[in-house]
Amino acid sequence: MTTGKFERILITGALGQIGTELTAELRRRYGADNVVASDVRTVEGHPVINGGPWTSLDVTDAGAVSDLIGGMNIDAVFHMAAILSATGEKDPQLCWKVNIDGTLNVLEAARKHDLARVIIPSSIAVFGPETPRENTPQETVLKPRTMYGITKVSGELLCDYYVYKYDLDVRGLRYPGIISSETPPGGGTTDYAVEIYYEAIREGRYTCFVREDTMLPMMYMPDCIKATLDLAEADFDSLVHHSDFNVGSLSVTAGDIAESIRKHIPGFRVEYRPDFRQAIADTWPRSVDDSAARKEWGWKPDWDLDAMTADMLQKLGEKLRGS
Ligand code: NAD
Ligand code: AKB
Repeated sequence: MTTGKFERILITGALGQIGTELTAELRRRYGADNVVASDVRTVEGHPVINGGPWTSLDVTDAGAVSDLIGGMNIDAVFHMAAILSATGEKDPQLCWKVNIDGTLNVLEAARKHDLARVIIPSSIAVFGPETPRENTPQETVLKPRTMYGITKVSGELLCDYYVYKYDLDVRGLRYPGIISSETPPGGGTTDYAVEIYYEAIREGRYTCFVREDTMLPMMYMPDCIKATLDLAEADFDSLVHHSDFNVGSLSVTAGDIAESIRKHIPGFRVEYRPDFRQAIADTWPRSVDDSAARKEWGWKPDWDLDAMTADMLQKLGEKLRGS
């Protein structure tokens, strides 16, 4: 196992919120022809589909995953295909199937074809109500109450199993809620932190599905891409942990985000009408201790709330005015 430069990369779930921007950055770094993007769905004219090799792939199909990885001489996989927390609570069986079977299929194919590296994200959803919510430790109680969280804890354990039993180089981070302007989020509890920016620009008001004082760890997409690639390219020998790094950046309430937006759009109004996602948010950390990530691979975020808000409003403004 060595420090990573990869020859041919596969991304699953490449049309998702993170996959879209990760594919673009990987193609920039490694060359478009060396980065194969895939997803179970297609979107006509999508830049991921038009910008390099593309294939349709359902990660629950073990044979298809193995054939693609073997047939295209893939040596690294970024496995982004998943069902997120809110969608997962509406269809827990689908969440289990995609997140568990999909992860196992990717790990098995990686073992069989002797891949150099596999990156599989986890989430702050691994934590539950018994976990300390302030500065949540790296090593702590993992008893989530959502199906999504259960699949993420199981996924971390599966990844570590493949590291120890098969000597496969598998890595992952517990992403906080990711905020971005390029691709809308795909059915999570933290989606309000993105929707609020869209609605501030479109309508000047937003109905938020969590309380004003709901504080969760969040991260701006450029920091998410940086964290993912810094971990992916880190020297294996410096890692004590593998698939479960806490990564912190912003710890903000819904009200803090609204206040930050009001510095640019003074009349912006928010109404708070919590729905079933409030109960999920209430079991997740308010902030995380990411000292292991800082020590083992040098993690350090670049973006604070106000800098992110200014950038989000500018990028989204251009995009929404353009459309
Ligand atoms: P997303 O929902 O935006 O995208 C997931 C993609 O997976 C979608 O494009 C979807 O079509 C695809 N997909 C679903 N079922 C599939 C299947 N059977 N086969 C192949 N593709 C399938 O998710 P995201 O936000 O980009 O998340 C990427 C990873 O990061 C996931 O593992 C997620 O759990 C994790 N994560 C995301 C966040 C966040 O805030 N975005 C936070 C924590 C963890
Ligand atoms: C979700 O809300 O489900 C995701 C996550 C934090 O894993 N954004």
